[in-house]
Amino acid sequence: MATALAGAVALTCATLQEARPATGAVTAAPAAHGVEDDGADCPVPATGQAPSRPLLPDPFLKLDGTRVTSASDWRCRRAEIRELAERSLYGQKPPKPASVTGTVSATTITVNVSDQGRSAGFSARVELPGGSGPFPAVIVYGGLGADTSTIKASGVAVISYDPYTVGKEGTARGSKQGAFYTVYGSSSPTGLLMAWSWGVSRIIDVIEQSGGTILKAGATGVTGCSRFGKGAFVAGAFDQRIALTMPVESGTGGVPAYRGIPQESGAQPLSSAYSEQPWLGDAFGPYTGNPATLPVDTHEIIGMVAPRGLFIMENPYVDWLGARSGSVAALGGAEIYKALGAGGDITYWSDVRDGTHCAVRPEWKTPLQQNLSRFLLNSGSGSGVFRIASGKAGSLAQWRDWQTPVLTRAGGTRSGAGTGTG
Ligand code: MCU
Repeated sequence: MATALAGAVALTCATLQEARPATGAVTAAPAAHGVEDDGADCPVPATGQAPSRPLLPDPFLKLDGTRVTSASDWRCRRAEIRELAERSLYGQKPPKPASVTGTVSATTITVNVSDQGRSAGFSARVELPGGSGPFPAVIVYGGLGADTSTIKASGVAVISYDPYTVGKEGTARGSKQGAFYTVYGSSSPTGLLMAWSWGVSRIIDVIEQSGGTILKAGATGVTGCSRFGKGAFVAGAFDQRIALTMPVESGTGGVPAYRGIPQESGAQPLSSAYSEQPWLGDAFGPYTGNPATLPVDTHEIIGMVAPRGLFIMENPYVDWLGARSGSVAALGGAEIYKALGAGGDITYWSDVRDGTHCAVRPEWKTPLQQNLSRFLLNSGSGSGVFRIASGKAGSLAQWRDWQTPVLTRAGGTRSGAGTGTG
């Protein structure tokens, strides 16, 4: 299976043609559209090596040892998860650069950044749907596996983003290349997934600054398949301006729980994902043999996306893609959505008929339309279903020893921990 997948990758991938608000950042995002990351004021203490924990860490347990009790507590707990994820998984996402400029036209977005005396730029192709704008948009990584005709037919623009212009594959960890590494240094320990997510954030900066005549600010989604599914997942977690995150068949380094992978037969080993390309940050190296000591796992990265729209698509036929560990992460992450009163805003779907990696699948068309409607077009109630292929259904009960709290909410109401997904 691994060999077949590697062949497919050579064919498809080779033909590809926030971080905290910075002090003194040029343009603040309009309040209505949210900010790239709203936890700048949350204190996150330095931590030592986390104790070994074979089960998924309790996402509601704060670093001070107390548990999250109110929905408003989640903001600073999310900031802790973000820091821990940067330190152990992906590497740091720098704050918005001192200068981000660019243009949006009906065919192209250009982005130019400069920070601390270094500059770089890249561009992305735009395809508008029929009708009159301004339009919401989905940023499609690498042109792989996304149902762009359904996206456009729904009245949503497609922005084709070539992540390799921002973080190139095929380099050694000490000599990384692409726009991100031009600005932050070729020996930056930040991995490609985070570099790519920084590029997405800069595209969103330019959309926000463009005046909203062609593309709407505050209505951006992101998707990608395989290595680009890993990338789309990280982008959605680390920029709260992204309204809809749709990782497809992301495999190890994407949605699947790191703790699950070594126990899932045929799934891409952590060491393989770490060494195949510098996708993960350099800091992940020591964890490849021992994910139980990771201070976070991917159910908490899902929690960083919550309560925003998330549609996870997985392939149960290719063992390499770790779909069982994907279901475990999704079920664990759905507990965070439930606690926040947004249980219907996460969709998980691996129950598909065709095993071709990154195929455009008929089963995903309706939930895609529903997610686009709810999160980018502001109509309809979304999908919110879990359709887990029976052959790759993990059991959350076997992976956790914590319970989902009932959180108090502003105004004194309580929510969460009900029945529903999972
Ligand atoms: C699932 O994503 C990767 C996988 O991690 C790699 O081992 C394989 O080589 O390529 C997949 C991919 O990106 O396919 C396009």
